[in-house]
Amino acid sequence: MATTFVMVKPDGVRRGLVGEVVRRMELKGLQLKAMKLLQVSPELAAKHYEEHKDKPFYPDLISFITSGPSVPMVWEGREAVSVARTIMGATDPVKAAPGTLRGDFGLAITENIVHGSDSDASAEREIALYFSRQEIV
Ligand code: IDP
Ligand code: MG
Repeated sequence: MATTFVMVKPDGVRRGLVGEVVRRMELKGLQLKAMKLLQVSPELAAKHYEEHKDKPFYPDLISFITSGPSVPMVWEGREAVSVARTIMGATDPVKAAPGTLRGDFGLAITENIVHGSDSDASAEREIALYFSRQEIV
């Protein structure tokens, strides 16, 4: 069974959208395997977003993702990586379809509520960054 990494970003936590994110994943049929509330450190943020380190938006992304608590989660289910990204919607909330999290609740591109792994390899890497084996049921 596939697993993916999803994280409610600090804007989503501040706006009270944790329950909405969890609700939509659960109703789709994905199974929750791990979840916690944590403050992402600058070191963890740098590892998480390593692939974007040369992008112009990188400094804003790091300061945003470390700006308050986030809720990292592990979800399991058939094609979990792509299913979670479909629930999230396009990176830019302006382009995200209605019915998706970013389409329904977002407008800013950096503060776009939720992160989701983009491949099975990313999911494995990101799950290992945020969770120990014992934290995953
Ligand atoms: P994703 O979150 O949909 O996978 P990525 O391209 O991996 O999108 O970008 C990571 C995060 O960086 C995005 O979720 C968003 O918060 C931020 N970001 C991406 N592109 C831009 C941009 O062009 N301007 C500002 N922030 C961006
Ligand atoms: Mg990405």
